[in-house]
Amino acid sequence: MRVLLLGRVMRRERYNVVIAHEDRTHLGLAKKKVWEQEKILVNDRVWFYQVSDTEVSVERTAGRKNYFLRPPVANLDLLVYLHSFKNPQCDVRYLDLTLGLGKLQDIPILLLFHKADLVQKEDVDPWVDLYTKLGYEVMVTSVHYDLTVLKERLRGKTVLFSGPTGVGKSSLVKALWKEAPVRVGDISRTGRGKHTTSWVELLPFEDTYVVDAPGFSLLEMPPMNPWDIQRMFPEIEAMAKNCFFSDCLHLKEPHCAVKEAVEKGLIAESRYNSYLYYLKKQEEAKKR
Ligand SMILES: Nc1nc2c(ncn2[C@@H]2O[C@H](COP(=O)(O)OP(=O)(O)OP(=O)(O)O)[C@@H](O)[C@H]2O)c(=O)[nH]1
Ligand SMILES: [Mg+2]
Ligand SMILES: [Zn+2]
Repeated sequence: MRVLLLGRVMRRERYNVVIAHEDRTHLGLAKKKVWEQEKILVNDRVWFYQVSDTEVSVERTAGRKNYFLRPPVANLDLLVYLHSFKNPQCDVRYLDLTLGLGKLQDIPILLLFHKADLVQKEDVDPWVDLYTKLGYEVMVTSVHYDLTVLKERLRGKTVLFSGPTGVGKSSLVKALWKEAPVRVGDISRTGRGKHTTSWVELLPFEDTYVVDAPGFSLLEMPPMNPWDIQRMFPEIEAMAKNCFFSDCLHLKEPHCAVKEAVEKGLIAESRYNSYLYYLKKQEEAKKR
């Protein structure tokens, strides 16, 4: 009789996965059908049975609380997004996209205004204010600051670090877990080519699992419709209820409560601009 066991996907590379079960790891082989239909993702819980001493066969995935296909990871407890204002000056639109995708996937997000040692407090404060008022959890960080509070926040969680290249993801992981043999994202500089980025894995650092996904420093926008885009911006979604047209996209329609709110400064212009940017991008993607 085959005994099905429930394991956790620790690593994925092409058609192989490494499954952790109790204190052991096994090389997991999955049928093509399981790969194609269910897309086995890192940190998936999967049902498997033992084939030999070291190999197991993955039969199917268990339910997911959230997932991304790029990078291929499931069941995140927290998504940490890093944004810096200098070296590099990051594009706030990536930040807004990540917050939006986190909302659509129901993943808690911790927003770090990072490399804070390089900028004046007065320049960061308005951004902290904006995103805090929108309901996001924000920390102002630097590898040169004390990281105890951040480290405590990550304890016991499976976490993905995301943010533009050069923002300091790898350095932060090294600073948080000094003894860790970190490679997190180290090779992402070699480009986003398919051949260099074929594996993703979970690295255990003390009580925290960090997703190492070289080549996936930023989340990609999946296919979406205009209403998904609106849902990524909670303040726009809320204000849209007051627009004259129930299907208002807040572009050129008359009596648009969203545009009025932007003019009055009730909705930040940067957020409205991000909304417009992704609305347009979504339209262009559909044409292709
Ligand atoms: N001043 C300052 N520099 C930092 C900080 N964190 C990282 N750096 C520097 O920023 C540069 C980029 O850091 P990385 O950790 O490689 O950035 P990354 O996000 O991993 O970049 P990719 O792997 O390309 O996506 C390095 O030269 C770091 O020394 C910080 O808090 N303050
Ligand atoms: Mg890196
Ligand atoms: Zn409107």
